[in-house]
Amino acid sequence: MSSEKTLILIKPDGVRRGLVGEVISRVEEKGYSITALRMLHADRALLEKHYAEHNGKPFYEPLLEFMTSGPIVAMIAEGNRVIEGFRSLAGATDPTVAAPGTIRGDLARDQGTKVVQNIVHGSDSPESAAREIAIFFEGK
Ligand code: DAT
Ligand code: MG
Repeated sequence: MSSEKTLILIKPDGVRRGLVGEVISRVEEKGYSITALRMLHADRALLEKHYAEHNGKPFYEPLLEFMTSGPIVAMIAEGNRVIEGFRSLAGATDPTVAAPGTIRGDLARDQGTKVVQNIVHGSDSPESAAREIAIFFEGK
C-alpha cells in the first residue's frame, strides 16, 4: 500500500501547556515521518476554511474563538495508513472518555468550555487530508 499523508494540528491548549514536544514524540515514536512543520497564529479566515464542515453547529463559533486564541503547530505526517493511525493515537474527540494511552486520553480533560479542548486535530480521510494540507501548506 502506498504511503499516505495527514494534517496534524497542535491546538492552542497543547501549545500553551508545553505539549508540542510530547505530541511530536508520540508521532515519531509510532514511526511516522514528519515532513513539514510550522508554528502559526491562525486567523479566522483560515480556520473558517479548515472547519467549513462544522459551520452552523452550536460549537462552531466557540471553536473558531478557541483556535484563534493562541499559536498552533501544523505538521504533515507521512506513512502507510497514517490517517487512521494518527486518529488512533489522538483518541476520541471527548477527552473525558478518550482511552488512556491516547494523546487526548492522557493529556486532556473537560474544561467546562463550550467547545471541547482536546490538544490535537488529525485529518479523517484522504480527501480531508488533501484539502487541509493545501490550507496550511500551500503547494504540498
Ligand atoms: P475530531 O477533532 O475528533 O475530528 P470533530 O471534527 O467532530 O472532531 O470536531 C472538531 C472539534 O470541535 C473537536 O476536536 C472538538 C470540537 N467539538 C466537536 N464536537 C463537539 C461538541 N459536541 N461539543 C463541543 N465541541 C465539540
Ligand atoms: Mg474532525
